[in-house]
Amino acid sequence: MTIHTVNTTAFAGQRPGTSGLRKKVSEFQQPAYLENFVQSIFNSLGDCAGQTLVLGGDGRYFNRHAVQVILRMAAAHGFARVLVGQGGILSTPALSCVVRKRGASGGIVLSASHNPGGPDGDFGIKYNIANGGPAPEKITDAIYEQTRVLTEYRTSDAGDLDLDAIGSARIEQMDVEVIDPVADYADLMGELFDFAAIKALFAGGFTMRFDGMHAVSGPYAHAILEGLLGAPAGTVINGTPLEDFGGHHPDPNPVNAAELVALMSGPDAPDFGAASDGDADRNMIVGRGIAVTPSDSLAIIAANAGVAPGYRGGIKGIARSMPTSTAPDRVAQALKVPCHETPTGWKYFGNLMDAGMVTLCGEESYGTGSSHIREKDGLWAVLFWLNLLAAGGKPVETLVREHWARFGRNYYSRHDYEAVESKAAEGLMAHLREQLSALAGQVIDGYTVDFADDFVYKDPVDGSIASKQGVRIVMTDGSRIVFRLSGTGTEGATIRLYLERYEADLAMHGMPAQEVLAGLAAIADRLAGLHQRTGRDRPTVTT
Ligand code: VG1
Ligand code: CO
Repeated sequence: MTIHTVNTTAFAGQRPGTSGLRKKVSEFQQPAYLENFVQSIFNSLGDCAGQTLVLGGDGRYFNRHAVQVILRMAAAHGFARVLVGQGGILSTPALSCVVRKRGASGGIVLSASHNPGGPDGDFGIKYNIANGGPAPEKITDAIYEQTRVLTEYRTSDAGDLDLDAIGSARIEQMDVEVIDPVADYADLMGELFDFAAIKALFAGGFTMRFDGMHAVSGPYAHAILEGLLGAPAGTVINGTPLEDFGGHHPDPNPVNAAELVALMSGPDAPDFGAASDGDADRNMIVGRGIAVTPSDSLAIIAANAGVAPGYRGGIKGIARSMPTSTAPDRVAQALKVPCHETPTGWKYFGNLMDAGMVTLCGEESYGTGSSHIREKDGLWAVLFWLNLLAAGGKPVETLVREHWARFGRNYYSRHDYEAVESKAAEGLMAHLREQLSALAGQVIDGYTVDFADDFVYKDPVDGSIASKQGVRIVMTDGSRIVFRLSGTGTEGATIRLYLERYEADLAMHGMPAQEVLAGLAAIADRLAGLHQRTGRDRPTVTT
């Protein structure tokens, strides 16, 4: 085994987005493309002597190859040890858990999360820091700077390791430990939730369907739900990770998990339904006849945090991404704890959790989590709901309706316009920004604009500033229109339009969301020139 220095040329466009670098597999397959990015990560870290790195991914196409490449490069960079999930598998939350539990200096997640996989799909790579969370912007900026000036990378000529057998091996001076990808994570879940109560719930005939979407949550759900908690076999469907996710879009929302939603509103609906995404950090919660919006789910979890043993001491605070509905804010107010509003992307929650300022975090994009790790956590949210259902004995729909009765209902929807021509999308955002200063005080279709701005976040812990994080138009009744461009797509631009309207009146809680939000959608269209600029007469995906 020898370490080699290989000359290379920088690639343009290796800037990490909302959650790491995501590109088409074909782009990653270019010679040195992956190596350049990995070397840029390592260069930005400096000397890694004595340090441990955790490595794993969601099992999509290119995952296995990338693991081998990164192992050889980590050895060449001088890491003391790499912990790699068996088969190259680690869900995003499990990786975060392992980094924290084993005192690693960081981790590399191989995933393009909810983006489709397979040879024609997407691949992604993300660096997580020692707290187990996504690297903050100052680190991703430093990595990007490295990608622009890189002239060489270092690697070992060692052969491929057997990733399928648990055990130890060595590359150069570096130890490689192939670990069970589920064990540490399952232990942590057992500490947070009342497994005995959930077990009793299943033993009493409670029925559930968990859709793993052929992504990485399958092994975790099988082991925890059907194994530790005794749910009957068949509770977990699509539970074997496939390199192309069975050709589906591993994005748990009512559109991509339509089958589950249909089952849940049919005559044979189980008591509870849930799904998770490519890398198992997202969750969708479905009751009989009701899909719970992620914003409501966060609010309901916060309002009931005390049912789970891990949260009996109360919560310190909540954080939600700016486009997420303000439903959690109302709960925070009732609990007399702060509610922080951050830009989109889990990386902005890390400092708040590290500083002990928040316990629960969430995003409208089916992401919920807590300070038990530093990533959003799909199965954690599902287990929280199971704990809640076990504690109260009430169906999901009743819990949601009772929550609305107490706090009011935040009607909410996200409209995505995918694969829009980049210039048109940027033009639309620029056009909106030009109008912002003149909007306050205007009355539009019965709504009065309270304020309009382009969201700027100042991190209360380190003072760092993130600007241009989404255009928001907030009405005096609290209704909101938010526009931003996606930072995870790989084709053209995706415009996300977020709509929210608060309704305190119980008698008005049973309306279809799209109907309630139609007025705001029409205003959004007019202000942004959405249809005219994109040539689209409707969103690609509505959640
Ligand atoms: C999307 C979501 C965002 C989420 C991000 C990563 O980003 O909107 O809330 O944090 O995906 O989630 P964007 O920039 O496309 O809107 V995941 O499950 O891909 O790690
Ligand atoms: Co994900």
